[in-house]
Amino acid sequence: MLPLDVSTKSTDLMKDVSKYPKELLIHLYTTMLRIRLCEESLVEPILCNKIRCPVHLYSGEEAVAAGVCAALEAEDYIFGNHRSHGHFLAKGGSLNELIAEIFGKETGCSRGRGGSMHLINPDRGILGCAPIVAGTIPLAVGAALASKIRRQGRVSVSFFGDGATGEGVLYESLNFSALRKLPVIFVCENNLYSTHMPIRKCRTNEDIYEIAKPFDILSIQVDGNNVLEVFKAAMMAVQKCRNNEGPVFIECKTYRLRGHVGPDDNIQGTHTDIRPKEEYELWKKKDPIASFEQVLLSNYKFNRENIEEIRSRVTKELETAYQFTKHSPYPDEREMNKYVFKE
Ligand SMILES: Cc1ncc(C[n+]2csc(CCOP(=O)(O)OP(=O)(O)O)c2C)c(N)n1
Ligand SMILES: [Mg+2]
Repeated sequence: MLPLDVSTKSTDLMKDVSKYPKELLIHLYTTMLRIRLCEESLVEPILCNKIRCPVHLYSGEEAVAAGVCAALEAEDYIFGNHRSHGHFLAKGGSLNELIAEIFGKETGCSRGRGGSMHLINPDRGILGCAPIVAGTIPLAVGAALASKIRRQGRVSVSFFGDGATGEGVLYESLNFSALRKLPVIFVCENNLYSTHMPIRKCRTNEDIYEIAKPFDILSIQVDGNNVLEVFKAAMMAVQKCRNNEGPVFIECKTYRLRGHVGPDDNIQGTHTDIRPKEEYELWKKKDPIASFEQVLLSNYKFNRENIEEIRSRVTKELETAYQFTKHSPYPDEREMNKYVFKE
């Protein structure tokens, strides 16, 4: 569950990317699978109304969170958005606390008061997620500024979707962080849609990474379904930030395999899932977990048993998380306002 051990993150990885340590490969695969199985386990309870908060599933986008967070140290910071179960788990957040939070239990990471879209665990460097589109981007910049002033060497990562490119605060954040050379990595998860708005209908240039160029920010576009490619880019970005050469912008092209909110947009009777079937099928073939499995089997001497072993370990973790949640109490209703800010 912990982010990768520091010792395996040698910068030598940057020089010869064909030599990924086995421990790293297992870590990446396990992290992606943990996210996927977690997300898919939520489908049935969502449909049965056992979960009362809106849930934005991350299935299909796992390589982004896994690849980026594997390049970070435990004390580095991340900030997420409305679709952040994957970010939370990849940065070392507890599966027990995530499931408990989604089910509104006192033992959840936000004491059951936040739900799926308000995940936090400062001890793991997860400084917050919020559903206001682009809302946490300036917070990530602020954390990077604090790290720089205090000379802590901590890197701050902002995860946001393609929809955030329509918000002015992103451009203010790019400008300020470039001006102050802040150790912040902007990770745009471009899944081609902002709710039901295709990117081609709201941008003249679909290559989002180019928005960072006028600010003199190093920016790259990667295949967000290829976990090794994401990891490689994140390692480069982290190194730049630690060398005082930040910020860096990474656009990860990816696709969600579930509805915008909930398992399938059409299930709610809204018929808002306007994505063409052929497009969906094409991306399904590029499933980041199935693809990485093939890479492990073909190029890295993994066998089916290794894969099954990991799957059964993660399945048990998930069963434990559901038991933990089941036996956890709901918050005491007398404490409803206990953590609410009052002047
Ligand atoms: C400022 C603001 N405007 C609108 C919304 C409603 N809203 C919630 S999610 C979303 C789309 C976000 O799309 P994107 O950033 O691409 O993330 P994705 O859902 O694709 O992961 C919108 C418009 C919001 N939460 N905040
Ligand atoms: Mg999007």
